[in-house]
Amino acid sequence: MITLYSGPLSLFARKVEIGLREKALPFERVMVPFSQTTGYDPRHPEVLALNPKGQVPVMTDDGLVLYDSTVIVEYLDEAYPRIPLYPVTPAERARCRLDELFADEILLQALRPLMHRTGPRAADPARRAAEDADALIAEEVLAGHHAGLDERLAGREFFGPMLSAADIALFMGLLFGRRLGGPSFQPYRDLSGWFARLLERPAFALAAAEVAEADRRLSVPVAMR
Ligand SMILES: N[C@@H](CCC(=O)N[C@@H](CS)C(=O)NCC(=O)O)C(=O)O
Repeated sequence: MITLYSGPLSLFARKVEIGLREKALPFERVMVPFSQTTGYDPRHPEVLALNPKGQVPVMTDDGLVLYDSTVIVEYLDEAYPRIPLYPVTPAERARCRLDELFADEILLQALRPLMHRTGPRAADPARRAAEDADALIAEEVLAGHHAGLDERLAGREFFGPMLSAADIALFMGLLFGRRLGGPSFQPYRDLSGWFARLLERPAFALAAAEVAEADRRLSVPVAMR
């Protein structure tokens, strides 16, 4: 039996949820509490016990304990290969891992300066001004990433030869960019078409709907552009 410790607004845990659902693997989900003022504190005791980093996602599978979304999705693909999420050839697999890393590390870096928008504003005016300035720079960087990703797609259906972990990670990064009031990727036809196609898949649609529902419940509303 697979158990996943997830968070309502955890980009990384939602990555794993999409992976599990695309692979048609049943799982039990434990949603850890999250608030815009205290984050994940106090930590869920089982997450603290199972993950030395104290973060979600954590997944257990018949006694095996794993953390880190990339490690988890790779494990799922090896343990349950019927519906693969990584391509076959070494070059394609490496490219897929790089795209996943790009989403999780590089795209995320541009999302961080937008994250204050969903929480209560800082009381200090100087701090608020600095946050706004950093967010503007990050939006430029995000727009550049949109252009680069659009070029990479160049008419293709997915980033790799089939739906893969790369698409899942990039989808979550772009979804978070939108919910944080980042630049629209609508002008980029290949990228917006790819995003819309993924949204038609039940696993992706559910993640997006649950993130939107969690935002309505937990977050300060963000102006959309
Ligand atoms: N590299 C990790 C990152 C996990 C992560 O940053 N989790 C966030 C929620 S999305 C968390 O638990 N943050 C609390 C903390 O870092 O203390 C992964 O891919 O799973």
